[in-house]
Amino acid sequence: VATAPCAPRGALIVFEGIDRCGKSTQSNMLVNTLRSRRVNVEHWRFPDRSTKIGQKIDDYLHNGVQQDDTAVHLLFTANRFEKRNEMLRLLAGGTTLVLDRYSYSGVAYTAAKGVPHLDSEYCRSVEVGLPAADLVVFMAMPPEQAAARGGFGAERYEKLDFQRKVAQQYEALKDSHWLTLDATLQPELIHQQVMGAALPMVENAARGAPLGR
Ligand code: T5A
Ligand code: NA
Repeated sequence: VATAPCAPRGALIVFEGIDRCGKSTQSNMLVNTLRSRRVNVEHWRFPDRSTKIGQKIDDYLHNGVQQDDTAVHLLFTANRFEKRNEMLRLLAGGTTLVLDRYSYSGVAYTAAKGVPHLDSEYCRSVEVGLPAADLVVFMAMPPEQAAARGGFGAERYEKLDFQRKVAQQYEALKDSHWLTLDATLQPELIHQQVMGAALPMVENAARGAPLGR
């Protein structure tokens, strides 16, 4: 069934993957290239550590502060909802948003903990109401290789066993909006593939393709 076109808008493009897979590197490259082509674009990351909720998340990720798993999960989700209106406003105004992590991280990381009531279905349910990504760039990488990259191990979830479970959870989340890339390739090669998928999304959104939920 064809959906009637809406007003022109920005695209919502999300980078996902296990820790250290290269999301920041690739999302920066995408934003720079889109800007050089005069696309109106903003670069965000989740968690957004600049808010009060984000500071609580940051304390937790740095290992110091113990928190109940459900409470932490809901902080990550609340951190997205506190940015929801601004996201919708920017998208509606024609700004493309490139996000370094989003709801998909929320589901994959919490479900990987194996806490019985925090399964993937529950985790998805609390994300309802947030806009869905036009494109999820999933940067696939063996956890062993990610762990060998500089800086791995600094934060709470950066443990090899846990990262393997996160990778399994991501597999179960993939749908037709996902582009899976080999994150072990050279950055420039990955970037070309990202551009090949991102540009059509920016064009579709500018033509008024409806934003998903
Ligand atoms: N989390 C997050 C939740 O549990 N629930 C949620 O709802 C959300 C949103 C923080 C943590 O929070 C969890 C997930 C995380 O554990 P974060 O701040 O995004 O999330 O932390 P990381 O994902 O760990 O981010 P990093 O900055 O560590 O990794 P990136 O951004 O994936 O990787 P990047 O680009 O910084 O690169 C890492 C290293 O690899 C090199 C880089 O130079 C760098 O040294 N590199 C490459 N090397 C070789 N080839 C390439 N192609 C390379 N690309 C990058
Ligand atoms: Na990052």
